[in-house]
Amino acid sequence: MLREKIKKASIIPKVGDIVEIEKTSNKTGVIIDVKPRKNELSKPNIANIDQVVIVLSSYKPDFNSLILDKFLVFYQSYNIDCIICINKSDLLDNSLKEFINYYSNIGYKLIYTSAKTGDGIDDLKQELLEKVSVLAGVSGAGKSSIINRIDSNLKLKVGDVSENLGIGKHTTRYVSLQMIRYKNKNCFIADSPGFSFIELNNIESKKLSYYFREFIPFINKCEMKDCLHLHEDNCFLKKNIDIENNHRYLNYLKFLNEILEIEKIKKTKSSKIENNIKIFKKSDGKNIKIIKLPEELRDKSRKFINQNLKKLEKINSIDDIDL
Ligand SMILES: Nc1nc2c(ncn2[C@@H]2O[C@H](COP(=O)(O)OP(=O)(O)OP(=O)(O)O)[C@@H](O)[C@H]2O)c(=O)[nH]1
Ligand SMILES: [Mg+2]
Ligand SMILES: [Zn+2]
Repeated sequence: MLREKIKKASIIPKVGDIVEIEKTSNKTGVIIDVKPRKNELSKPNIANIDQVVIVLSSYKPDFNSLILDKFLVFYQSYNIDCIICINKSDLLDNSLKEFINYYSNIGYKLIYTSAKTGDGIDDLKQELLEKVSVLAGVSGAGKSSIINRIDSNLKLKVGDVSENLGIGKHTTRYVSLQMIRYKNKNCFIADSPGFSFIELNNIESKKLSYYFREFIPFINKCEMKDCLHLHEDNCFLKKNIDIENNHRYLNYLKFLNEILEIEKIKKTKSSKIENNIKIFKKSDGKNIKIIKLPEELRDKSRKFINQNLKKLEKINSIDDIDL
């Protein structure tokens, strides 16, 4: 139950929120306050986390570096620490493992687990100590299975992976936070519904390359400020990596294209809005914004304005108005 005050402030409590509760009986209570959040995500829908464990599987669903890089970029853009967890290590072949190890070489925390055999589960538990972590990743990767393996008292629902398509069936529907004890310490771990679609619409094109951690030492040496490492001359990054084969650079280009498209759309939208807004100053220095009306409505509106504008106080010059 929620108290009126919170409803009025339009705060919708999320999993992970720190809240104040007023007891209404021995077993029930109402939330009377939601404390300020240190961070919050909408995918998964959770607040106040220390880290995201990105869970992908080696096989069914098959590992995909584009998805991994997108998850990494997305969470880093929220300034949230990431751990990469590759599950179903019982099905992992050596050449794929070699490829994935690249992520540990460039400095990411990388853990291989098998919820089936228990391999790597203790390594993962070690990373969860005294932290609030959320497992996020594609459906069917084994997030719920991992949590069940971490604590056998938990019986989270586990689903099949479609035999033909090799994709999960979206078994987990809600974010749920569990507290587990390990080495006499508390760990909070959240399960979440699988997803693979992520929009990068909160990221600026010029900042994207900073979310590819191995690019950072080169970025500041590019000749152009805000180099996009695309067609620019004297791009130090491009000179120092194998741009034809570096899969992370190729993924970078795909994301960059996506973001540039989003930026283009935002720009046309905002210039359309700007073209339709007339700003004029009041005597107190504040601006008033008025939306321009379409041609056919202007005559009517001029009459209306002449009648009513005098009533508006403190406008510098009525002659300025051209609606
Ligand atoms: N071979 C193998 N199968 C696994 C492993 N972990 C999970 N699975 C299987 O993968 C399937 C999906 O597991 P879930 O735990 O439901 O996956 P999930 O990531 O929670 O999926 P959603 O809730 O849909 O997001 C189930 O059939 C599990 O038995 C593993 O380590 N090895
Ligand atoms: Mg699940
Ligand atoms: Zn560059």
